Amino acid sequence: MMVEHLTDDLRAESLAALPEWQYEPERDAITRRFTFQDFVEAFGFMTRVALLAEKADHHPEWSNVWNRVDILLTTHDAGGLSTRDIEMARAIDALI
Ligand code: H2B
Repeated sequence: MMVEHLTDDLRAESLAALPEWQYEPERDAITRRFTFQDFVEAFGFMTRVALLAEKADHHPEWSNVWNRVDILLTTHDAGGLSTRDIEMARAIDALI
């Protein structure tokens, strides 16, 4: 499936609107670390993100260590950031 790469202007604007997310140039991706009280909270969050991801057919690269969840968003079909990542980041932020 072809997905449009973000233009430079839209990318700058979108990243500015997501201050909690870091831009990772090597992957053309955005990342954010989430820290919770404990593993149950972290895994509950992951479950909610998983449901969002399935619904959007857009899936995070992520890892979990106890109360920590690291998420990287990029669009494999576009070889880098697309509007799907921006929408997913906003939706994830809205969960917490
Ligand atoms: N997730 C992400 N992050 N990038 C994609 O390009 C992607 C995806 N593509 N989830 C979807 C699934 C695609 O493979 C399926 C076939 O629609």
